[in-house]
Amino acid sequence: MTKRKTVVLTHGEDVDGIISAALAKKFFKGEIDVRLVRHSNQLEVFQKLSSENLSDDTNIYIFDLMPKKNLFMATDDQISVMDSLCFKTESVVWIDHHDDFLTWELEKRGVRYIGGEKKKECAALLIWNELISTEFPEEAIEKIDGFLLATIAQVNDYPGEEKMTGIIARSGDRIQQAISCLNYFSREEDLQKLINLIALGENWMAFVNSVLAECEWHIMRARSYLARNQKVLQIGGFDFLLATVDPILPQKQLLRKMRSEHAGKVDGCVVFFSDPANNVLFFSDPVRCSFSAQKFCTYMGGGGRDGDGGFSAKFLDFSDFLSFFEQKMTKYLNP
Ligand SMILES: [Mn+2]
Repeated sequence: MTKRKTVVLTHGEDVDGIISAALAKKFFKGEIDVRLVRHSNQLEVFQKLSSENLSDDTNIYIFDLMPKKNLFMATDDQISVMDSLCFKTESVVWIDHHDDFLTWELEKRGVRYIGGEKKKECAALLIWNELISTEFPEEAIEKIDGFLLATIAQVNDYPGEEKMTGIIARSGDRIQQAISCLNYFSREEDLQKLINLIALGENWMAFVNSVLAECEWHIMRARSYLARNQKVLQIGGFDFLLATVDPILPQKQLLRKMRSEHAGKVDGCVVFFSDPANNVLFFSDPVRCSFSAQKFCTYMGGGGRDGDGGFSAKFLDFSDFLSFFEQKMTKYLNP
């Protein structure tokens, strides 16, 4: 008989996803197999798992991932990926805090869903509060450092929600920069190593620092590139700040920073993250609230929420991006 196994699918691009996996390794019993998911490959990772030979007592946990529609779509000759996964094993738990409009699709298939947007708790904190401290209360006391880890993830995901000293936020930022570097250079083994070190409670910040030291030149170059490649474009009475960014710089944090620096001065920030990300993130201005970036991104084939959005695109350089945006926006404003 094979040993009871746990497979964790987690968001491999940010602090919450990595810490969630580390908490699973720290507290769950038996062998833990961690699969890292990027924004771009959610369906592929799920498909691969559902095509494997899983014993019916395999536990599957999904952390910090927003369920995408295509997981539930059947084709002519195949049932949907979620159907095939739930057919193979009875124990699927999904813990997330993004949009929860597809949770009925999960519940219909017997998946246990924990979370939701309104709670404003990141995945790691949900794992701590609703799995670890209820199901393993003794271990939770013994390994109370797990709560600090969950708090680092929480402050990283909801910087405005916590009245925390800057140290927690800054340590999260440093972990995030290391995670972005490892993803940028496709260093999957080192991401797994980071998860293991955090789970073991070993000196993982030393590993984070060594990654940052190795990548320092690339980070500096990306920052100077950003400083040289930003411009305010005036189109149809709106001011848009456009920039091109090398995605070795953490995307969420960078946009938060740009938005707060330019708040009230423009109608939105539009950032193109170049290879290998190739996506555009567009945030509406929180002070002027004059332009819905979300609607424009939907028009561009992408999507968004709360007025902000994004879409996939690829450009040769900054001027290519500028002329593309100017043309599309002009057309959008004058249909
Ligand atoms: Mn998260």
